[in-house]
Amino acid sequence: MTDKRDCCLVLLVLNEIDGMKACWDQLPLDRFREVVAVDGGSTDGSREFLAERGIPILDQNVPGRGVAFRVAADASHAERMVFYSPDGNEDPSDIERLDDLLLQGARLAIASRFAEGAVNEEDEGLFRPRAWVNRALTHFANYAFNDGGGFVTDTINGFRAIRREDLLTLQTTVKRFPIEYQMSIRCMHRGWPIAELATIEGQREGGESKALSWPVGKDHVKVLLTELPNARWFKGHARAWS
Ligand SMILES: Nc1nc2c(ncn2[C@@H]2O[C@H](COP(=O)(O)OP(=O)(O)OP(=O)(O)O)[C@@H](O)[C@H]2O)c(=O)[nH]1
Ligand SMILES: [Mg+2]
Repeated sequence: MTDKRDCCLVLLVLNEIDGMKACWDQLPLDRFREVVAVDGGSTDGSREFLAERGIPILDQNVPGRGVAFRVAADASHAERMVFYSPDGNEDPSDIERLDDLLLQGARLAIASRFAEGAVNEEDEGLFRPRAWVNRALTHFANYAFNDGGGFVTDTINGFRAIRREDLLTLQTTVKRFPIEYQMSIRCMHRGWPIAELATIEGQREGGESKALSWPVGKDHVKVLLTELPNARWFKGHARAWS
């Protein structure tokens, strides 16, 4: 295949200069019709790094990954979008594979850290608090919203692809990290096919985590509770959104 993909590769960046330096040469930039970065206000040279390489930078007036997803969707002209965080966690060789899953009919494609054959960053430790919380939240989401689709093993990972129109249709509202959880829940509720690939999660390359466990965990629970009126048990009854 020589044609470029009708897809926008979105780089989500907030002070990720080390991660970008490490992964840059492995990104399949020339395979995508559009490549953009959404910057949450970097001050570590990330903006200069992107500008030197001719990558358009989209700014956000309000901080947060959820806002960044919507900024990208509003600005893109491509049919599909792959969201990539260049911080060392995500394997660049999965980028095109995620878009392939959309081309094969998925309405949401997720790089799963918990599917058979996958590795998540905590797998080497005995104590795995993040993985346990992730798995618990994923089980709740499947239990409450997945009405007959296959079990989704990772409702939270941000490394994912979706059609631009579909993302807009979901009318997401989350400003910060649980954007992916809300997307997954809303796709499940609609009965949209969700496909996953098993990914190998790497360790963060320098910089600092923006995902502080306790506040981010709390925000996920909040999303779960606010989406609950749309649980599958209430189908056919009142719904909060169509
Ligand atoms: N544009 C934008 N990007 C953000 C924002 N917050 C975080 N990011 C990016 O989103 C990605 C994921 O954030 P991380 O802090 O790595 O979260 P995490 O992967 O759960 O945590 P780690 O295990 O520390 O990597 C990184 O590439 C961040 O730079 C934001 O407000 N705006
Ligand atoms: Mg990360």
